[in-house]
Formats: sequence, C-alpha cells, structure tokens
Amino acid sequence: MMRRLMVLALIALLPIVGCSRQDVDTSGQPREDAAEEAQEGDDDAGRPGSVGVTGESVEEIAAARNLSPADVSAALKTYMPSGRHDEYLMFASGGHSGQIMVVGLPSMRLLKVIAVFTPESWQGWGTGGTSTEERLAGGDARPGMPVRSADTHHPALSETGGDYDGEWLFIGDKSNGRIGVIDLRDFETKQIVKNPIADGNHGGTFVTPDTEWVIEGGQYATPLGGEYAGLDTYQETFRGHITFWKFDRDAGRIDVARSFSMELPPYWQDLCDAGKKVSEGWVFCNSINTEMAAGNDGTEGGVNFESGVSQNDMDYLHLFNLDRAAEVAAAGENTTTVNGMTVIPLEVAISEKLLYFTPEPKSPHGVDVTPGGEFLVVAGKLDPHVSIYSWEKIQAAIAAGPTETDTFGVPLLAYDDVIEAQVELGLGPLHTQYDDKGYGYTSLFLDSAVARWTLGGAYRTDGEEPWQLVTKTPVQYNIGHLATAEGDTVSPDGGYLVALNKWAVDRFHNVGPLLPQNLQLLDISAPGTTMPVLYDMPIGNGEPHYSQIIKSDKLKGWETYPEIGWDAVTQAVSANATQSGQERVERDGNQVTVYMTAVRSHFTPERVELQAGDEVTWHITNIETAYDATHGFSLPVYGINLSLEPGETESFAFTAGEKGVFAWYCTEFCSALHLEMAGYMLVDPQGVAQATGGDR
Ligand code: RUQ
Ligand code: CUA
Repeated sequence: MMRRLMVLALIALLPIVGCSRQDVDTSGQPREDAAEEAQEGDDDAGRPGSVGVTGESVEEIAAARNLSPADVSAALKTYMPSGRHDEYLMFASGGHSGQIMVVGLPSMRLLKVIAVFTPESWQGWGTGGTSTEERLAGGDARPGMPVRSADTHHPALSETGGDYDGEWLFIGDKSNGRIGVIDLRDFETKQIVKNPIADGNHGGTFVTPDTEWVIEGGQYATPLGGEYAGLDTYQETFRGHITFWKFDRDAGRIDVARSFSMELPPYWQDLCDAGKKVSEGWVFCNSINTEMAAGNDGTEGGVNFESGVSQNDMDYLHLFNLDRAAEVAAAGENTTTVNGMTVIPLEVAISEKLLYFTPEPKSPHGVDVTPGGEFLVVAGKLDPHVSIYSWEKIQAAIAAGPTETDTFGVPLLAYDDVIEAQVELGLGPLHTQYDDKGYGYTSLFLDSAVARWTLGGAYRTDGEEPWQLVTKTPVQYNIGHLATAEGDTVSPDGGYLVALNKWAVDRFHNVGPLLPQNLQLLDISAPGTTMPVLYDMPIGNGEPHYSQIIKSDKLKGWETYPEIGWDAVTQAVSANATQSGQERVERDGNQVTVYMTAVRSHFTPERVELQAGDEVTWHITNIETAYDATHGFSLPVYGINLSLEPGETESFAFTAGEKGVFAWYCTEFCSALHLEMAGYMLVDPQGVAQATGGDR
C-alpha cells in the first residue's frame, strides 16, 4: 500500500519536474507545436500505444499505453534523458560470439561490443591489421590451425585491494582454453594467451584482490599437454588442472614465463573464486564428475555422462593455497614443465600442503566468496540448498590435520567440520552475489527466480535472522549467472542486480527459432521482500554467462589516443607514425612501404601503384585530434578492413598478387564528404608501372 502511494506521488510530480525538458525539442521548436503538427499529418493519430498523440499528462499516457503504476515506476527508475550517462557499466560475456558486451545501468543500453576472440570489422579486429592478426594468432592452439571463434564465459575486472579499479578486464574462452586481456583505456584486447596444457577451461577468469594472478580453472579432464590416451585409462592418464596466470600490471600483460599450473585429479573442475580479506592468498573451485565417468562406451550397460556424472551425493570443493603454490612454482625444484608451462605435480601439491578437498553437495556449480572472505557459498545444481563454508573452520580443520584422503591422496576435510550453514532456496541454485545490506542473492535455474537470503556472522546488524530465505523474484527464464553492482568486490554497492537469463521464450517478438537471451534488471535497493524487475534487455549476439558491474566513474577511457601516431599495442607513438606532410611511398626492389594519413575527408596519398609480386607494408595514421573522429579503411579482395581511431596508426601487409584496380574507401561516415574519402590501388601485371606517391 505504502509503495503504491509512493508511485502515485511520483506520477503526480512528473509533469512538473520534467517540464524544462519537455518545452523544447532539439530543433529548438516548442514541443507542443511539433506534437500538433504530427497530429495533423498523422492518419494513425490515437493509435493505442503511440506516445505523443495519446495525451499530455503522465496519467493519460500510462492509461493509453496500459501501464500499471509499477510499470511507470520501473520506467522512471531506468529512463535516461538524452545525453545523460549511466551510473554503472556492466561488462557481460558475449558467450559464443567470443566478445564482451558493455551495457549501461540502469538504462540497459548497449554501449559497445568489445572484440576479443572473434573477427569484428567495425573495430577492424582480425580483418587484416597486422597487430590484431598477431594478437589473435597468440591464441592459436596448433600450428597452421587458426581458431577464430570462442565461447567467452566469465569476465573479471582488475582489482586493487579487492575493489574494481577500472584498469583491466580479463575473460576466459571455455572452448579453447584461452584468456583475453583488455585495456580499459581504449577498451581493446591487448593479449590472448593459450593454455599450453589444456584445450578448454571453465573456472576463468577470476582475479586475486590485487590482480597479481588471473585464475583459469579447467573443466573436462584430458591428458595434459594434448597427448593421446585411451578413455579406458581415464583414471591413470587423464588430469584436471588449475592455471595461475601472472599479471604484470606495468607491462599490462600476462607474463607467461612466471605463470604456472597445478595438476589435479581427473574430476571436472568447475567455477572458482579467489579468497579475499581473511582468506586472501587462497583460491576455491568446485568440481563435478568425482565419479570419473568417461562416457558411454556403446556396450550394453554403458552409462551416459548425464547420469554417470551425477552418481555421488557429494563432489569435492577444491581449496588451493595459492601463496604457497606460487613459492613452490618459483623455486622450481619440484615442478615439471609441460609444453613450456611450469606444472606442480599432484604429489607435490599434496606433500607441500597446497591442496585440500572437502565434500560439497551434488553437482555444484558456483563457489562465491563473501565480501569479507569469511564464507564460501556453494550452490549445487541438484541440491535445493546453498551450502555455506566457514573459512575459520576450514583453517582449523587444516591445522588439525585431516586424516582422510580422496582416491589420489588429496587430504579431505570432513564436511561437518567446515560447514557453517545451509539455506534451502529452491530448485537449481547456481551462482551467488552480495550487496551492502548483508544479503546473498542466488540464481535458481530450475525455478527461474532470484532468491534473496540473509548472511550470518558480522553481516547481520539489522536483527534479521541469519541464513534465512527472505524472498524470491521470478525471472524469465532459466537464469544462469546474476550480477550485483560491484558485487565481487570487498564492498558491494547493492542497488541493482542483473539476472542473465538463458531463455526469453515469449518476452520479445519472435525472431525465429533462435531467440535472444534476456537480461533483466532488478531493483534490490529496498531491504525485505521487495525486489521488482525493472527492465528486460534482449541480447541477440550470444549467451552472456557472467558479468561484472562497475561504477562508471571508475573508468577513465581515453577520448582520443594521447598522441598522433599511437600504436595501440605498445601504447606509445609508433615507429611507423606518419605526420601530416610526411606521407610517402618508399620502394626498395619489390619491397614497398606506404606511409599514409587519414583526415576528414581524404587519404594521402590517394593513389598507390604497385607491380605484381610487390611485398607491401602499409601504414595509416589517423591524424585527427577531435573526439570521436574515427575513420575506417576497406581494401577489397585483400580482406583489409581497419578502424582508425583518432590518433591511431594501423598497419597491414600483403603481397600484390592480383592484377587490377582496387578502390579503397573510408568505412565510417565521418563527414559530409565521406564518400569522397577514397583512393585507388593499381596493380600492374606487366610490372612496368612505377610506384608513385600519387596526388596530394
Ligand atoms: S557458467 S551460467 Cu560459465 Cu554458470 Cu554459464
Ligand atoms: Cu573518413 Cu569516412
């Protein structure tokens, strides 16, 4: 009732507060006049749902559009007036698009898709540019077998002292065992590393509280390093792994030489999280398939994975002493090397006390450390509870010395010794996030709901009972991950929660059997049982598994590159930068180098004449210094499609093998004379043409 009154009060206020914006449109014409004109010339006037012809007042518009007070309230909470910026940015995985989406909150407007593992011509990513091709090739698994697709799962923002710092972004490619590193000054992928010992992952990426390590847990066990072994030797020869990639913040790159892996039993390790505050220095991962099912062999009685992997009531939560493991890896005395990667063998992990297990209920998925690091929350897909482990109890159990082990000799902490609580939430719990009020939020895949529940311990200051389900909000449908504002940090903000739903079914107009996924914004600002859905956002380019939401004022992106001739890989002025007046074509035998500039609205030079067989290196510098003055460069047949952001130098190289005349042009509608921003490349098959600089 209270809430209804508040909504009505808001509606009553709206025409007054909105007045200044409603008076004048962008042409300077009073809005009422424009509306009248539109009405006169519009035969469809009065059509239900047509804003602008249905009335003046909010009540009339709401009535005409069939909006409830709750709808109007949701609209007011999410609407961004033209030109106003969002309070938060969400970085959401693009799933099988291989990219990352950047979405503003609370408006849920898509701001950018960051090209990571997959070619994307708007950004000139993987479309002929030498440096982007090199970065993509850094992720190729085998010589001569380029991989240009991915399945991105879990983005991780860099942290300082456990808080997002807005500097770097990482993401794992589940399908190929790769990690992408993105610089948030220019939102560009700077590095792709391929795990040399495994061709898949899932427990990545997660970062330690100062981003010293980027965590990549494995998933489907294989022999490490790509060796062959028969499935009848699964238990002996197949292995799991966790890889700790060393991040060098000064270089802005993963330092592969200082990274290492740990050999694990052939369970299927799943999601991970890094300890924080009291548990900093440790890392936690779930596992499934502790049954070590190896698939249906096709004989009578052969068991499929789906039942073979779900036999045990308990799987193993993995607890890693990362600080200690890093020392063992750096010492190098007890490690081995597989395809150049330092690996701590399983026996060493056991003898050096780097690894412990404890049982966790049936087919777990997410393990999420509370903001203060005191509890690990595990959600089991086939168990209706979240299980809360106490870090204090875990430490005590380790100190006491566990007496049991698993099949491989890994010490096993007794479940009853380390469990703090269980909270029954509903069907299919997957992932948990936190807010600023001492609540946990868990996605319920089978229930299609978000559950809010109370944490215990120091989180309970409001007298609410600890470890209790508070409320559930239905979402549409089949929620996977969920994310709260600054939700993975040591100080979550609360306020907003995004449900990342797998299915949309009837939520949007049918666009064919392949439907968008549905991201839903929930308002979690009020304590207690109110937690409404505010907004549905269809995602039409892949499955967003996980996302992280950062306060937007923490991001300090560049408006233009700092200097003309910027190399976006080295983040310094390029040796191949071409300033205005330095444009030229140099020839040395059949080696041709083009130094070109781009500025509204011409390339210089505008003609490049080549001989068949010439080996051409071509540099283009966008000499613009204006915000947003991007040019593009498309050269037919040779597959070149570059984006040249203000100040940037890009390069490409090819052998002029094809005779003919090739018209290049700028792909960004950069000015009124954008169509004129073009030029000709001529390749003379006779080899008689002389390369010239062409006209200025
Ligand atoms: S996983 S929900 Cu990588 Cu949960 Cu997708
Ligand atoms: Cu430059 Cu169009």
